Amino acid sequence: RKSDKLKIGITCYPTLGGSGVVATELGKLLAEKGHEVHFITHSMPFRLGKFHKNIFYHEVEVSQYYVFRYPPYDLSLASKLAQVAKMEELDLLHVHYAIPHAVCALLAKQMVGSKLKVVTTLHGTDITVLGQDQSISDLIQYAINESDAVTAVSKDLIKETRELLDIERDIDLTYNFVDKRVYYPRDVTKLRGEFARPEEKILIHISNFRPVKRVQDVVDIFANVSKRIPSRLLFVGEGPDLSKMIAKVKELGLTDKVTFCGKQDDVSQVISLADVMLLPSEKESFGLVALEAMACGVPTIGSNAGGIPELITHGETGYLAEVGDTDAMADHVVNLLSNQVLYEQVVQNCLDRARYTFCNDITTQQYEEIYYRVLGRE
Ligand code: U5P
Repeated sequence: RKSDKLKIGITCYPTLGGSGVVATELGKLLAEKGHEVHFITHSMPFRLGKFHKNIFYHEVEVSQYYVFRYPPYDLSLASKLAQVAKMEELDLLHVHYAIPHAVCALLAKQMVGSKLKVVTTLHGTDITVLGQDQSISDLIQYAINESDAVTAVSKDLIKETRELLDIERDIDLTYNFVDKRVYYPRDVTKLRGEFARPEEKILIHISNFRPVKRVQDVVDIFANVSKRIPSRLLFVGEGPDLSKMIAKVKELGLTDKVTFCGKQDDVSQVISLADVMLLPSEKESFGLVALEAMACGVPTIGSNAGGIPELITHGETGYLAEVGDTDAMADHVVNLLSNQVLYEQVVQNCLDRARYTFCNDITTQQYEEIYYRVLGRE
């Protein structure tokens, strides 16, 4: 019965980092495979893109009634999930993030009936941050235990979920992925000339500039590298630590060598400009930008934290050092960029690994198998 086409509701934070991107891309791929996909979110997912006959979007509107001290988004979402599930006869809801999405989906399931299945994907912060908060950890635990299937984006996140929340149930490992039709080495010869001279190497960092990304380390690594080889640094994205970084770059006299590109949409194009990606995060449940870089043939130098070592094999597809060890990371960058034969080998390893291990076809099929399993249609 595997040829059965499904009706799937997807809820995610549509504009939030890796989880929003992966949820949206997954929905698009499922629609391409003939499933009917209903996005149920508070705003349009930012990479939804072109019209597709199998993709529907339902906007969650929050009631602004004066007695509500806080507008009840969670209740509006639960109610919308139930409405759409009934109206469209959905087979299942696939929600990204336990809080609040899995809780809302479980409420919708109670309203609609147990035929509606709930698949929850854990992306990280709900576990690593909220899981430590006693006031809410019981609710997260409940959401995880009551979902019909739970998946997480790295082994490290599965381990952490088990430890922090005392979870015993099965959790499927579903690594994040990139669409190989979008993420591949782009020809950027012309554009490159606008950012760097031919002899200069380009380092790149892409993030939401939150403290967990340790952007100050990116600047320290670059300060070290730029003393040893001609190089430039590109920063993509924006967030709370951006202004501090602009000040730090100025203080170190690096302003001429650093470009702040702001938020960018066509990330694969920008990544292709770079020779290496820097990702020295304190913690990363997966590290989607490192995979995006890998698929574009750009090796990552980063920290040995969270799920990063599952993605980047030290010495093969990049180099890792302990969190905060910016000297070691700078040494790795210099070694790699000074040895053309090694560099080309690492780039090739990156392309192979992204293509064969973290490819859209594999992940989409993995999620489909989980859907069929919870629906008892194996
Ligand atoms: N991203 C953008 N534009 C930006 C900054 C980030 O599209 O200006 C995307 C990255 O390409 C990646 C996600 O897909 O946001 C961040 O992933 P993560 O750091 O949450 O894993």
